[in-house]
Amino acid sequence: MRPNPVVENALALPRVAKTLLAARAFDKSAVPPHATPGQSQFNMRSSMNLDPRLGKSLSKLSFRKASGEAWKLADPGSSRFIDVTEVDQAAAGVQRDGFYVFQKTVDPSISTAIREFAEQAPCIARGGDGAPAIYPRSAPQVGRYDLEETTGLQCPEVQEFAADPAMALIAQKYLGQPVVMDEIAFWWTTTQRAEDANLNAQMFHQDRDRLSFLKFFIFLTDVTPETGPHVYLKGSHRKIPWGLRKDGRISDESVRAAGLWQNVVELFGPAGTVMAVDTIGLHKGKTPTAGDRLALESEFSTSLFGNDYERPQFTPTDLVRERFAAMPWVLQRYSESMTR
Ligand SMILES: O=C(O)CCC(=O)C(=O)O
Repeated sequence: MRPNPVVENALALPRVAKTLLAARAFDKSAVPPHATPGQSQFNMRSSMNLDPRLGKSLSKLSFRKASGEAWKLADPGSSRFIDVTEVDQAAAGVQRDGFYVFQKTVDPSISTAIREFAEQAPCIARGGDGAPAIYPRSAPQVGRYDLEETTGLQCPEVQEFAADPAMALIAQKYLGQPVVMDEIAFWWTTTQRAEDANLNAQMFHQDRDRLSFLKFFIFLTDVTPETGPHVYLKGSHRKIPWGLRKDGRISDESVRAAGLWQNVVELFGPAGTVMAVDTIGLHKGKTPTAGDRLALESEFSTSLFGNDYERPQFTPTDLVRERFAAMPWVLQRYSESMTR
């Protein structure tokens, strides 16, 4: 049944007010709470039905505690992932389209090191029995294999990606607030079990884990239209028709029926391609048909309010220790690991 905008608005408004109060209380806490109550998470996700830009407005009204220190970053010119001359262009590109594909691709030695690491690290088969095992690259059984953040952080180049100051700068510029690196995701997608598209985020959806955030993806295998591009509905970070606004999966047919298919863009490129994507807009992975894809993603958000977050334990490289010293607010989830 198509959502009725009047009913949806009426239901969402009290949840907006509750979200604002809960987000402010979270922000005022002396140290960031370890988790956000489930009801507040529900209210936040539900209120985001109203408009894809709502979260950013609520964030600006709620998260004010971060001081001048929180804006401090390590030298963005030291990034090996982003050419610092592309920073403003990237922030403007995301503002306009909801995504930006960087012209610079990463040195192959970096993408190869991360891929070789992922080929021998334990990962979890989605829809499998949950036991971590090395990715069976020659004979995958399911459509998606996820590496945990703690596992990924055993790779120095993944740590470097997670602590990238140029990405943090772009997120600050785009979101207009200080940011925290709040999540690393790292996963293989395969040609198997296309029927699990819902489970594997291969149907359109909005990310609603936080109020205001920006994601960076790097492809670590060559990605073509047949090997799992990232798919984005251009402009949907600003505007989504009522019929497509919900906290769940949306079919290609619904996007076509809304007359928006001409705005659907497939993002792909050689290993080492980096993209900034505001995944409050409608997006999905495309199920590969001709080979697997390895992607690594980091998210910068304006607060840890929202989805449960991790404080992974790992042994930082000297570079990441230096970056933590320069931008402790951004890398605050890693503070406990810095004393190891
Ligand atoms: O695989 C992709 O390109 C997108 C994945 C995604 O949207 C998700 O994990 O939520």
